[in-house]
Amino acid sequence: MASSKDIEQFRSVLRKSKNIVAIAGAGLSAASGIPTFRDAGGLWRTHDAMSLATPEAFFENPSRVWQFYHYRREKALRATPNAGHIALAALSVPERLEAVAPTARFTLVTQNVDGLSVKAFQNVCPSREPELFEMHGRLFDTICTDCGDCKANFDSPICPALTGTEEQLGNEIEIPLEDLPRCQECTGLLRPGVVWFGEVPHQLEEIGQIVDDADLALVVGTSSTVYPAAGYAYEVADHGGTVAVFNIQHSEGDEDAHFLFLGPCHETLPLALFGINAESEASPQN
Ligand code: BJW
Ligand code: ZN
Repeated sequence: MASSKDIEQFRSVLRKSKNIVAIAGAGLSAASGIPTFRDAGGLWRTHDAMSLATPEAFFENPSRVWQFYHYRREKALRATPNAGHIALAALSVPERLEAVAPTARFTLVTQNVDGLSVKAFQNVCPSREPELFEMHGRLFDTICTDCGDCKANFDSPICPALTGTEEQLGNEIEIPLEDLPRCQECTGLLRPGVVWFGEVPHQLEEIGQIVDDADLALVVGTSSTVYPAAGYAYEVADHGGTVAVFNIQHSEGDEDAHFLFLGPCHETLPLALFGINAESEASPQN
């Protein structure tokens, strides 16, 4: 955990910043009970990434891939934002932001597909459109592989054949194609609305501009191994900005960060951003 001197110095940089970007990953949602991918206990310690997170894998075995995403959807549906999500969402509330960074604009770029940052923003600031980019898509979007129709879908389960399969992930069953989620418009096979390896993440142009403008990057709960997101902190540092990493353990490139807050980010974020202890406070105060 960072010393109070690090926190003081960080708060001073925060206070002077003009464009803050947070780049978030799976560790942000860990305290909400959503498994990460690569670290101990991560989803891909027991499930081969390439057999699940590519378009080729989906077309090869849509039944297996749907069981994986059904498990993830059911978990995310029941999860609630933690103090880390709430601290970042609080930076979107003008009075909260002004109290810690009087001249700054804040944008959250998340690689997470669980929708928890959206929930946190809605809880903290329901009347405001958040500056939030879900660059790897959403678990609760579906895309038709025939007609391309994209819809939000929060059904639980998403189709009857997947009922109960979330209880036995790893012991998959074979579900016939016609029983997997189908398009309401054309009956084509639906796929999850997430960005797989080899696909182009969403809103890259807007995100590129935000990163170009950023003078402070908060790199939160990501292994920083998946591009293009992994490159954003380097870009901010390259044009003279400050990088602060919030991670429970060391991660790729953190030796070059200006600030390193080691610890669970539902504790380190509220403390570093607002000077509050997540253990004793339900939500950030200024
Ligand atoms: C905590 C914590 C707590 C735990 N508190 N911390 C060679 C070089 C460069 C690039 C490539 C290359 N070969 C291939 C590529 C491209 C490829 C890539 O990057 N591959 C790498 C593996 C090398 N990238 C792509 O294909 C991307 N598309 C692309 O590049 O398009 C081309 C293009 C780009 C730009 C312009 C034009 C064209 C697409 C990537 C899509 C990634 N998709 C996934 C799956 C999404 C759907 C799903 O959720 O299933 O996204 S993969 C997976 O990894 C998921 C995540 O969003 C992503 C990042 O993972 P994340 O979030 O960092 O999680 P973990 O588990 O890795 O780390 C968790 C961290 O949290 C750890 O550090 C923990 O310590 C920490 N932690 N608890 C704080 N309480
Ligand atoms: Zn369709």
